[in-house]
Amino acid sequence: MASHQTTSLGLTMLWTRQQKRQFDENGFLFLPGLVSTDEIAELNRAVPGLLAGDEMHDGMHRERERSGAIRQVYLTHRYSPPFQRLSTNPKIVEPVKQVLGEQVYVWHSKINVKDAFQGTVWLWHQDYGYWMWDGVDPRLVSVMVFLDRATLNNGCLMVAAGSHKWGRLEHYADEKTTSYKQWCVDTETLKHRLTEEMIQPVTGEPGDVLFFHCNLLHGSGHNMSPLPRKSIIIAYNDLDNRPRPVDNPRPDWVVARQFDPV
Ligand SMILES: O=C(O)CCC(=O)C(=O)O
Repeated sequence: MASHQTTSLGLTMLWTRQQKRQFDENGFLFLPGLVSTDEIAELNRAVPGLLAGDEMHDGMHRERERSGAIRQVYLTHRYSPPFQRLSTNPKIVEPVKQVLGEQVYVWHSKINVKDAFQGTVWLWHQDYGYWMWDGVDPRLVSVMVFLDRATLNNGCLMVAAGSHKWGRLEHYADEKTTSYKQWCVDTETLKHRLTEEMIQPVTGEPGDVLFFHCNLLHGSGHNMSPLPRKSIIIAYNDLDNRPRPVDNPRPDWVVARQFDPV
């Protein structure tokens, strides 16, 4: 099998064997500049309208910080044409298929806003820590596309390299730290497992992209800076891993019931 595939624009879509090895080893792969400046500009032009929208009318789901600032906007990949195009962009989808299999669909998507001075912490967690309860196996990949510059000051994502190899850790629901119920790993487990050397801050520029495994431990700090730190995370699931029936199924904005392959 060829390790590269080239588009008509001459862009390499598929990962090399070395990149795939890095993903398997670390649980993530960071690709600077994967999404072009023009594509990012188009996405960012749509953002103010998405933040100001109203789910009674536009179908998207919004979460707010305690301050009232928007924390997240879910489902833009369904309702906003530039974000819809991003979710089906071969530069993103082809590598995801390399990891998961031939047919994948969007599990969910969310713009994480991390507004200047107001965007709050994401406690250490694995996404599969709670997705497990949605009736799926750990065969999902998330793709974080930077819409703004991400720095140490504005609360860039932090990942624990190699932590996906631990498998799923126990999670508990934290309802105190932020306005948002966060499933996260308790401090005793973190003290036992997580070393300083494993923690890698993922700083970068608009258009940079991070692919990560659903068992990768990650989190981020408060935005202490005048710069917003917007990004979109699109999570993909293997079509063969559609959710089995569970008690108390979560809503469609977080566990999609639309299974259109991308
Ligand atoms: O945006 C971030 O810093 C982290 C977000 C996150 O972990 C999540 O949405 O599950």
